[in-house]
Amino acid sequence: MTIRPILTVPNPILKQISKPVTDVTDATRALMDDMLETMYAAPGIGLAAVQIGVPLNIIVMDLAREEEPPNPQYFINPEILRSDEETTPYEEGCLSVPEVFEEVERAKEVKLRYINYHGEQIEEWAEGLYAVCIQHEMDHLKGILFIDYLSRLKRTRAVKKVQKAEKLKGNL
Ligand code: K1U
Ligand code: ZN
Repeated sequence: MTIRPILTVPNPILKQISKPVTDVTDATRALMDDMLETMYAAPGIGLAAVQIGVPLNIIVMDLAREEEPPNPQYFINPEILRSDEETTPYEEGCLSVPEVFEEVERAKEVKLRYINYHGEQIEEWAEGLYAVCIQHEMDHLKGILFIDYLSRLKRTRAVKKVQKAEKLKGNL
């Protein structure tokens, strides 16, 4: 398993539309293993493949608390089948927009369909942080970042803050 670099704004790859996975192969599982290791190292609670430069419809997530055993989740070709009309705010972060946290309003519950690590199709409802995180990650698959929901002023400030930090780290 390999920790891969996470792309940050304004990298144009993050705006790409990810493509469906046609076959769940050993290569798909190896990519998901790398994604999980990258997410744990960051650290984060979710990661979309496009964030490591691979525009495929794949997400990994682990919402276990520190005192709980790890609970890795893998989502291949996820779809939202139903969305609660009720919305709820949550202060979100993103590994592609480090050190920026802003409130975003999203559906409180969503019904999902996806393929898991073993190639099985799953349908289930997500609520709470699970609902927030899966909607955030599925936005990545459409080239949408949580800062796209903010005012232009806040978005510009967020991108400039990340660029400045990357420059200081010598990454730009
Ligand atoms: O970049 C990403 O998409 C991952 C992102 C997921 C997310 C967080 C909060 C709301 C919606 C989506 C993160 O993981 S940001 C880091 C973070 O939330 C966190 C990091 C360490 C411990 C606990 C949380
Ligand atoms: Zn994100």
